[in-house]
Amino acid sequence: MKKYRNVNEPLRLKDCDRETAEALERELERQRHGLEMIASENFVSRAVLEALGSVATNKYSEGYPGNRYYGGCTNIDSIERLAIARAQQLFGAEHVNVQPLSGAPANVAVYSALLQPGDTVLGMDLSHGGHLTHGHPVTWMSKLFTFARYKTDPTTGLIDFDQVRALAKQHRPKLILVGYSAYTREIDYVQFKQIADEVGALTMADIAHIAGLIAGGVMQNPTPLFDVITTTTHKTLRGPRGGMIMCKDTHAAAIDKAVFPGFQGGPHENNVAAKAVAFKEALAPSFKTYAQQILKNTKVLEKIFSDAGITICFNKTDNHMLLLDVTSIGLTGKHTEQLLDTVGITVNKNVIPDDPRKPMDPSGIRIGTPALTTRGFDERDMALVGETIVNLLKSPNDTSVCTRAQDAVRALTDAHPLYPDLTYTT
Ligand code: DSN
Repeated sequence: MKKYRNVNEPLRLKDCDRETAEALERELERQRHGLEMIASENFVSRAVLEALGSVATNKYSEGYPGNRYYGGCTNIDSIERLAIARAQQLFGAEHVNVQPLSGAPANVAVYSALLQPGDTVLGMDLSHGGHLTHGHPVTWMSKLFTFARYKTDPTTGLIDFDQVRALAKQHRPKLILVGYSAYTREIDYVQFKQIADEVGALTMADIAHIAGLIAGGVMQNPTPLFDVITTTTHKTLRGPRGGMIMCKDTHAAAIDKAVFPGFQGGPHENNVAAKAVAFKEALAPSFKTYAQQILKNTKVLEKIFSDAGITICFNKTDNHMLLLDVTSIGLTGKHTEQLLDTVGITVNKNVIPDDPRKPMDPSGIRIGTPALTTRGFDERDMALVGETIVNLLKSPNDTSVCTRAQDAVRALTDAHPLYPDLTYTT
């Protein structure tokens, strides 16, 4: 009698774990038939999915290419070198570490590489678009380092550089941090670098949200100017869920040591393989078209929402997302998120600058176009999406509007099939 299954048996997921297969199939259907408008989400290619599910998941490879703590890493070295070289080409980076498991670990690794406990970091206030890992009091990092926070100017919607300079002079930060999760405007990296030089601070840009827009050439690239860049690889960059650090050669040894052995053990090399694939896709000319289309699509939504009297935070958008103050039309962020969910439109509630409301029911929603753009939505499709959203938000209790919205979502998603030949259950 056999004691265990042979790995070579022709067993598929559907045959060995029906419950997981069915849950995955339901998630596939949700993604296929919904409008995914969470600004940080996207749909990877089948090639990226294939690399993620590859045999590279079986391999331990602590260390770095050519210098591992395990045998049998020759092929893994090739994969990791490919990912590194492609990222260097995409962003013009001197040094790249593709091992961070995601954005938060990447940021923590950078802090530990560049800072000593007690040092000060100057970053954006969370409600103005900053990120939890940029020093929010709920994080462990906030116990180790002191975080000072700058904000945007309520009139222009732009970063208040007078305040940034004044805070930099007051706090003498070791690190000035740029890069945001809900800020919708282009970033003036040159001004940040000037201020950093004036106070002797290092510069770090967390480009997680806009990495694909930078790679696609439609937003400015801070990599040549800044000391360190962190990013996730799964948002606009459209790779697997993961992180990456790029830096000047002078910081390379400290950054690599902080990632491994500082914080992580064995890298997830199936994920690194998928990053290599995604970076190859991002180097192709069609990726520029995708990045340009994201901006066009977001502009269509901006006009429709603005015409409908919804307040656009930061005045306008220069990237892939909009932050809307829905209290301007008598709603809250939580109610709006739930309302849109009922018709298959997925967004997230979000605080707005200096939000008087609580994070679990804030004043805003954040809405983005990368995932729909990947599905092939153009300006005409996006106009239908925008009108559907506005009609629903203007008549939240009208069941006929709700039914029309559901029909519109179905028609739009049917017109842009997602993973048509993928299945987990048949
Ligand atoms: N959770 C990501 C986002 O949605 O913006 C940031 O880490």
